[in-house]
Amino acid sequence: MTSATKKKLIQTATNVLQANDLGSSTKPSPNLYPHQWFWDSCFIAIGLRWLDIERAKTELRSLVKGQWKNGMFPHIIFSESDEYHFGPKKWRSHSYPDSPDNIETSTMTQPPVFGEAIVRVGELLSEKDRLAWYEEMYQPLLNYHQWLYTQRDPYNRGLISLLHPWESGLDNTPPWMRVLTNYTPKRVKALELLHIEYMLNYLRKDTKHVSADERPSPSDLFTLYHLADDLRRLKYDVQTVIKSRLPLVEDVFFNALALRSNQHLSNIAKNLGRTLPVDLQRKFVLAQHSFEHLKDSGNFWSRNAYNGKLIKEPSVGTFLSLYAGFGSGVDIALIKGSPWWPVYGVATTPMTSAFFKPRNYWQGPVWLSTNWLIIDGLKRVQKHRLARELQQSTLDMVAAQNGMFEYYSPLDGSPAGTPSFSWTSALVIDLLNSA
Ligand code: 9WN
Repeated sequence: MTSATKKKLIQTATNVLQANDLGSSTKPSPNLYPHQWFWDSCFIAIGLRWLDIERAKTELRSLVKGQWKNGMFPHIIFSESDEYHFGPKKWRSHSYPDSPDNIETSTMTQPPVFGEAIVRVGELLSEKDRLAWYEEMYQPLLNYHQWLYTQRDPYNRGLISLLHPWESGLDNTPPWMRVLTNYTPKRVKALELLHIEYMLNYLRKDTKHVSADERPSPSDLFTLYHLADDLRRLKYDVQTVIKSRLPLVEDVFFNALALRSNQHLSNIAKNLGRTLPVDLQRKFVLAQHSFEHLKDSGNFWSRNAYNGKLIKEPSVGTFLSLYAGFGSGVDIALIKGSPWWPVYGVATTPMTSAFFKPRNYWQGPVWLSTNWLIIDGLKRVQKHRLARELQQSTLDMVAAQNGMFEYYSPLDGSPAGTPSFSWTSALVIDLLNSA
């Protein structure tokens, strides 16, 4: 890549981050996502650290402002905008005693990338400033892990259970869609039988900004809405969810991120000369051990928390085991070449899957977030050549288009989803600076 191309990429990415700046946080995109999202802001801070380290800290501090009293980081912190397709009225966060005062949030969480972001920002600080930064972020990070392992590990297995696919960050990912097959609301099923489920598209707000065939299908989206409404009635309480037998998934993607975040929290504690609570330390050991149980025939899979059965529906989550530090178990050779890397990799769903759609959200497209995590994972397990190759191909894919898109087709790199997407911008900046 020429230095002129690099310069242009950095400039475009910087412009997007500036345009999406909400003051003390950054929205993921101009219209489709006009609020603050938890894991988006973590990736955004990882990019912003190269442009303005104070701004990167502010991004993470604003997440702490929205953190719940019980330690949960909500997946959305709402701004003033009323644009979003599942806005504050759908959540009613103020009716939960643990929600923050005077801030409207969602009432579920999202992938735990916060520890990673703290460490990445810390890397660019002097030792003294890094320790002060760690000191400031230690308690929020610790509280989050306490919440994860006390509230979301109901069977005490060291594996976090998710209640909704939005928590996984990969909304319509095939393993979750398979779990939800029997959960589709009756009225949606009726429309499906009559082959007129497309009519639901008239009721949705998200397709005002992005073409419907690049977003979750109408049936899938209304199933997600239905589940969120049911969970609200159960107050998002895991024990009540278990009694009602609503879906409960030990999500491989989320748990891989949690494992790495456990390592970050432990290191931060060590740097500060602190000792983590003994119960949490035990959970971390158990988590490391239990993750192995998600492994079978060259892949890692999500698991149904009720019956312990692996959900054998391929998804990019399998490669996150590398990011969690598991060099063995997943077949690394799988990454290269179709079905995961036809022209651009890594597809979020392989071409061989019945779910595969090259330009549809998490059912095929290449995303910068997942590629960034896999590149990091490959380096962790000493596969430096493949890591460099993926890094280069990711940057080439973005550079071939004008702008910073939400996701890209693995077949030809054509852009899809919303333009001016913040984490694509932030992670391009990070990949270029850490090349
Ligand atoms: C629901 C903001 C978020 C990302 C998710 C992505 C998408 C929201 C939506 O956008 O989800 O949280 O409305 O579809 O799937 O990963 O954090 O960019």
